[in-house]
Amino acid sequence: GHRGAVFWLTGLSGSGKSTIANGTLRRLFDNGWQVQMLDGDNLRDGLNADLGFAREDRAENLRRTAHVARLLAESGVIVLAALISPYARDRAEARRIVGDGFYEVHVHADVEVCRERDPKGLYSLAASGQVASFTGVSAPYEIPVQADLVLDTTGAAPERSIEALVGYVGAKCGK
Ligand code: GGZ
Repeated sequence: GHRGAVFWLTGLSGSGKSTIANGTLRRLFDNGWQVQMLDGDNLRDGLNADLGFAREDRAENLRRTAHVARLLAESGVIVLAALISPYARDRAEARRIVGDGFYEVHVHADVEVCRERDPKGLYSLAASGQVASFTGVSAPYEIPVQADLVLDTTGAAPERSIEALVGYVGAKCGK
């Protein structure tokens, strides 16, 4: 069977993290792999429901998620974590918590492109001051400098990024 590992997708809201993680999950699942997605947005409904978007809340959000990812990976599961993860220090801490088998995947699209997509209307709300500390608008996104893989979604259909990530996971964990 395949090895467990954590593929940690970082990128702006609207960059394509959830779409790519979902598509990759489906592809791997159909091939009989054990896969689990940890989506920041969804985890905030339960495990991380007490957390907001202040600096230290985001650190705690990543810390908890990294520990869950580690437990899953130790059980042989391929984990696809999709969280904005805007701070380099928090990403490095997630890498440290997980240990071997952690891969940082930068899902890249410029903030202008994400603002244009605005799938949930959050950029529009943030622009009018209705969402505080919104990443890329009124809170920072520190560009990854130690990403293991970069997926540029700017002009590409999601299928192309999914294809690339499926190939990457296969190369790292392949049976
Ligand atoms: C960033 C926010 C905010 C603020 C709500 N800043 O694209 P989405 O909508 O569906 O997913 C985003 C999600 C971000 O949660 P994460 O856990 O991934 O963030 S972090 O890693 O920074 O802890 C976004 C929505 O929540 N959202 N308010 N102020 N994103």
